[in-house]
Amino acid sequence: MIYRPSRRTFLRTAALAAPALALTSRQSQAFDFQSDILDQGNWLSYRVQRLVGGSALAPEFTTAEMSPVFRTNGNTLPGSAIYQTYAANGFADWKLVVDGMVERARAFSLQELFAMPARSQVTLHNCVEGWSAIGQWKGVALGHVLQLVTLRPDARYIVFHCADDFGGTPYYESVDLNDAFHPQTILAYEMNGAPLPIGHGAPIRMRIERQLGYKHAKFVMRIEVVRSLAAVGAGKGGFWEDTTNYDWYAGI
Ligand SMILES: Nc1nc2c(c(=O)[nH]1)N[C@H]1C(S)=C(S)[C@@H](COP(=O)(O)O)O[C@H]1N2
Ligand SMILES: [Mo]
Repeated sequence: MIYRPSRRTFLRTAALAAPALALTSRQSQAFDFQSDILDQGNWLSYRVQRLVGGSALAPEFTTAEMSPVFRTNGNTLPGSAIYQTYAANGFADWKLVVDGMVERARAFSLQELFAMPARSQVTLHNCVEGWSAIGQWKGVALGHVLQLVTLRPDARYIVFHCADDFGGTPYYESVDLNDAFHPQTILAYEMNGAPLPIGHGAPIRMRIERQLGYKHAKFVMRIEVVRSLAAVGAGKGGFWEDTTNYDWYAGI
């Protein structure tokens, strides 16, 4: 039995909890930096999740519960020459750039990421287009990598820049620091016990288990730490957020 809180359940919870949102101005100020990019409904669900959900973990499953088929979605092969060159020799020359509002920008090879503490989790992936699947993911916590570069005090969001594009615009996504340092937020390099296939985002794809599928950026090339999302794409924090009406805070 899969427990899957629906968006409607979530919004109902949000409505019931609304009086609790009349917080002290000091508490609400802590959230103000988000209000420029979230519409009212998305803002409410974000605040309720942060208040009542805290750092709760997404449900995890046993390997016996894994879906026999885990389909791919969105782009399955970046078209850029540089990506194809990396892929051709097993990503041996690929490096993950981590820069922006950090004390020491770094670039990490796959071997360096493999050598870091790893986490494995069997979780339910929910795509907004109406399908879901349970898969196993292994990788290093994003929080671990961010600690290695040390965030500057005014860092607020983590942006993922990807190798693939839609009509020439590279895919990108972003999360706040709460999701970035969540224990189940990992840079995954293995899926279902095997190296991450290209279709699923090799060499590295995000798993951000409390968010909908489109937040889980595949083919991540660069992680940028920013103070504001205003200068990222059209300012709403992600490719689908900027080009369609997808919510930036896709909490489930
Ligand atoms: N770079 C990149 N990341 C992406 C996408 C994409 O097209 N490009 N699609 C998103 C969507 S909508 C979903 S549901 C998942 C699909 O992941 P999968 O192909 O491993 O099933 O990746 C997400 N991450
Ligand atoms: Mo999706």
